[in-house]
Amino acid sequence: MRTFVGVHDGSGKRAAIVAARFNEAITSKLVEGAVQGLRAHGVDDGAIDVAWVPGAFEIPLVAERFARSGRVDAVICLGAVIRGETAHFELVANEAARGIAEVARDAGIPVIFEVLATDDLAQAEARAGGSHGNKGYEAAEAALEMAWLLESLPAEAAASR
Ligand code: INI
Repeated sequence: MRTFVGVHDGSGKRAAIVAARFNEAITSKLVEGAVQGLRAHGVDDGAIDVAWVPGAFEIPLVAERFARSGRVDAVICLGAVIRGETAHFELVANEAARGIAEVARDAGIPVIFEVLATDDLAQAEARAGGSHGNKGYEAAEAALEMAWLLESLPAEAAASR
């Protein structure tokens, strides 16, 4: 039996963060958390790219650019969609989730989904460095774990794509 588990080791790894400016008070804290998480696990500052997009809806397009660039081992997508503030909450949240999942599968590298979808601002604050921790930091750890896991798994057969 072989068991595959990734590790939170950032040495030699490169990562991109794609963050939405919408609800920036929240997303800037998620970015701080993600950068802290990457640094804490050994990723060099020079190996971290950060791109800001207008809102969560725009995240997949920019995540795709990074994911296909060959420049990074993982992409971390950060946003905050707050139900109380918009009628099209569901559309934005669903489209961001769907798009990010699609990018990950197409590009074959980890594209981490950390777009908070909360009922109100307080719930978002709790997850951006508040009582529920910083989901950006957790996203960084998920990115490193998945990057190592994918590297350790059997390679894709050439004919499958
Ligand atoms: N974008 C967000 O990231 N969070 C939101 O809560 C949000 N709301 O409330 O509408 C939001 N909308 C903007 C959207 O992501 C796009 O930037 C916009 O529709 C332009 O395409």
